[in-house]
Amino acid sequence: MKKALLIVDVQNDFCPGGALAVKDGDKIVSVINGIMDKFDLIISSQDWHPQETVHFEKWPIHCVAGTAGAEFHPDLENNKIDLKLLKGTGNKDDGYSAFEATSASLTGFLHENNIESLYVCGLATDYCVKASAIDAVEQGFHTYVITDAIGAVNAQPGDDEKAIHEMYSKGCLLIESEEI
Ligand code: VGL
Ligand code: ZN
Repeated sequence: MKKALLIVDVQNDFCPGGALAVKDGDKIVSVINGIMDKFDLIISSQDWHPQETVHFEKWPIHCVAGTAGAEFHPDLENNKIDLKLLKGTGNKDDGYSAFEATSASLTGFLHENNIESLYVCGLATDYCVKASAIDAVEQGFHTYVITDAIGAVNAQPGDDEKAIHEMYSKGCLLIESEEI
């Protein structure tokens, strides 16, 4: 069974020092680098917002297209990524899910490459990882969430646990990087 890795939003603004930092968000980078060779294909998403968007009524300004905050964490081995998706590019939508990417169709790419299983990692557990993983289940993929390669915004304490429970209850399987 062919499998792909989806790396969600491992961008400077979601890492310590960034505009919407996830606690220890940078700690997952080495875990992700260490599993890349186990997959047939690697796909990334990047939050890629215009300067003005309704999204910034809910969130501090982050990941504005073309800025340093929107770049990948510098240690991520992004040369190994086969497809780089941009999302949240409109000024009227949040674009939380990688399946809402505007630059290419993730579903189309996975089908063209006969991918049946999608492994999801990245930032943030309680928003874009969750939305992407649940969409993957709904699109018919065997979907795994790599629990030691994700990190949460945790606007409310416990949001990470709630998100993991929600993903599991919608059909996502939970796996640790060592088990892949
Ligand atoms: C995200 C909040 C706002 C994410 C993006 O990548 O999870 N969270 N924009
Ligand atoms: Zn965003």
